[in-house]
Amino acid sequence: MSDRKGSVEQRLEQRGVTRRDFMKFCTIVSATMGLAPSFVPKVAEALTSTQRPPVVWLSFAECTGCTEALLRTTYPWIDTLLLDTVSLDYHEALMAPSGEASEKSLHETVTQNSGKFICIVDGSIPTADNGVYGMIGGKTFLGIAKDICPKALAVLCVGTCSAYGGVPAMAPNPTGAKSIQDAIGIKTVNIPGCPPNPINMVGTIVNYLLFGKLPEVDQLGRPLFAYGKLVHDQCQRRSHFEMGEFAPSFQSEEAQKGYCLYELGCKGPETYNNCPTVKFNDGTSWPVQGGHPCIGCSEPDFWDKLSPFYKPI
Ligand code: FSX
Repeated sequence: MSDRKGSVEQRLEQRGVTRRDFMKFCTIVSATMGLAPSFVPKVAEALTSTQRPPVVWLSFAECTGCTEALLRTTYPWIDTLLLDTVSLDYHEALMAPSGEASEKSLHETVTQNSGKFICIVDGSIPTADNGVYGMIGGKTFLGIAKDICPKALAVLCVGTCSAYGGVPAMAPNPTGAKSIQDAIGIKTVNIPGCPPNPINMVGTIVNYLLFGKLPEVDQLGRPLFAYGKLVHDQCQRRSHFEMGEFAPSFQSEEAQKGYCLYELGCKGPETYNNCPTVKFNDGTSWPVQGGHPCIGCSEPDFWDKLSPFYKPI
């Protein structure tokens, strides 16, 4: 475990984050996880605890949208929080070292913490022709994943690419791109979305920090707290009467504005995600609220099975 005592609060303060800002964030994480308000101080405690599992973040075939979604939220300090909270020891896009120094950091973390570190993965793995279509430092993504992932305490697949193959695996898939689970045959916790909501990743990590275990998942490996309901069943564009028990908090006049986008091809009735309740950018909005149909980006094979995106299901 890493020990950076006292550094989380201090570093956040240096970034201009007040205690009030931090507690607001903890309230959102707590609500996303479906925890009672009484858990908010415990979430805050977990996020500032000195006992933190090391994390390595591997990036394979992807667009870096998942990392961008994490860093470009209206919580510009979320990187500080995560770097300190989970001891992010290796992330190619965020870490200062590069080349051999970064490889050394990765292998030291994995060797010294075998069976104890969390491995976050974004991007799918090209498997055709022995994985030659994706390489870092002379090693294939396939070889790196086979070497690192089985040594982890848990593997969290962030984004639809690592969870189910995503865009790199769409037909005709010339590189033979596969999810981590399919490429190397291990069980993963999947946080899909293209990109996923960073709050769902934070909630999954907080679940581990708070309860010492990963959250309960569905048959596709998705945490139920985030992916347990259909987008359609939580959507504020549904009528007041249809919504009823599903989302009582959305029964305000404001929330009733706008028509259902089903005729425009919305895939909300086939997509499991919490976008309508958590929204993006500090709860500002989400695609359907902005007038665009859901494209089902958190579902397996969404590009092939749920397109054309503007054709009703
Ligand atoms: Fe995929 Fe993420 Fe979409 Fe992009 O890392 S889920 S293409 S937002 O970047 O993996």
